[in-house]
Amino acid sequence: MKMSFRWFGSSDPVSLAYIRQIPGVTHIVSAIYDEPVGAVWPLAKIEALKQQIEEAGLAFELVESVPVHEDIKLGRDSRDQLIANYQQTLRHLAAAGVQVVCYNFMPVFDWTRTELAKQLPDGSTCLAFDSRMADSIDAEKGISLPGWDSSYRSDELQGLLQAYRQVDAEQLWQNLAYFLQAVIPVAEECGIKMAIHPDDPPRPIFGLPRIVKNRDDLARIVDLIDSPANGLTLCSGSLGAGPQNNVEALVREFGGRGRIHFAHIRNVKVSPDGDFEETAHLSTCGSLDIAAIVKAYHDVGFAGYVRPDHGRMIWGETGKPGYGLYDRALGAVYINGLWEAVDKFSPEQQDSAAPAAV
Ligand code: DNO
Ligand code: MN
Repeated sequence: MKMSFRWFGSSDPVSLAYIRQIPGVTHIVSAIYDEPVGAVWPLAKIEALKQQIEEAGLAFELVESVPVHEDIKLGRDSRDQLIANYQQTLRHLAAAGVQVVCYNFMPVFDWTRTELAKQLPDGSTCLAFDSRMADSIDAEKGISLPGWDSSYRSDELQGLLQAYRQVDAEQLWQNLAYFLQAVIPVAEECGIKMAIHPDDPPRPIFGLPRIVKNRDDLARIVDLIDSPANGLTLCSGSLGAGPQNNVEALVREFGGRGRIHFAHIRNVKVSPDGDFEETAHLSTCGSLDIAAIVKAYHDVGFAGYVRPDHGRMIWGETGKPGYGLYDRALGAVYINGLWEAVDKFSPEQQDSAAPAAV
C-alpha cells in the first residue's frame, strides 16, 4: 500500500513541504488545473508538476482527475475529438511516469453536498448531505448549493440539464462503454491503470442519472472491458453513504479481482434514508468500520495507492472545504497505523517470525 495525499497545485493553501511532514505519506495526487476540460494536457506542464513534487521529496504517480467532457457523457458528435484528446493526455501522463488515473462519469456535478460547514458537537465542521433538501431543489429553476461547480454560467447549466433529458441511465451506460472502448486500449498500451470514482452521493440527483452507485454497477463496469487497465477508485465515503453498500465486501470482491487501483478511505455517519455527514476517519466516529475495510485491503494483497479522503475542518483551519491539512493528516496516520498493525500481526507474518520448529 502506498499512502498519498491530494494536492491542488501551487495555489493550494496546504504546502508540499507540510505534506512531506506527515509520517508515511510518500505520494502526491494532483492534476493540471489550468487547462480547459477536454484539452490535451501538455507534456511540459505535466513534467513541471512532477518536478515540483519531486523537489519536495514526494512522488507523483497518480492523477485525480482527468475530467471527462460533458459531450462524451452526453454522446454528442464532438466526442470523438475529445476522446482523442483524452488518449493523448494519457500518453503524456504515462511518459511522465504516471501509473493511475482517477476519473468520474457523473453528469454535470461532481460530489454534491447541501452543507459545507456543518457544526459538529466537538466544534469542528464537516461536509453534509440532506436528501430532502437536495430533492426539493428544482435544478431547472437554478441551483444554489454550496460548493457546486460554479464554472458553469446559468444559461450553460440550463442547456446541459436540457441535453441530459435525452440521456437516461441506459444511454449513459452506452456512452461510458463507448468512452472505455476507446480509452482502455490506449491505457493498456502506455501502462496506465484507469480508476473510475463512484458517484457521490451514490444516487440520482437533480433528475440526472448516476450509474456508479453500488456493487452491481461496479461489476458491470469492470466487465465492460475485462482488463486490469479498466479499474476502480474504491471510495469508502461515497459508496458507504449508500445504505445499500457494504464497503468491506466491495473491497474483498473487486480488490480480490485486482481491479482496485486507488483506495479513498474516509468515514461517514449515514442515516437509513441516505442523509449523511462526513466524520473523522476513526471507526468509532462514523458508520463505517474502517479497521475492517483496511483489513480487507490487506487480506486481498492490495499494493495500490491509498489516500485519506475529505477531512473535517479542525483546529481553526480555514481553506478548501474537505481538503484542509490537519484532519486529512490524522486520517493518513490512522490508516497507516491500522495497516501496520494488520500487517505485523497477520498470521503469515507471525508464522515467519516464529522460531523454526525442531
Ligand atoms: C469524493 C472525492 C471527489 C473525487 C472526484 C473524482 O469522494 O474524492 O472529489 O475526487 O469525484 O473524480
Ligand atoms: Mn473519494
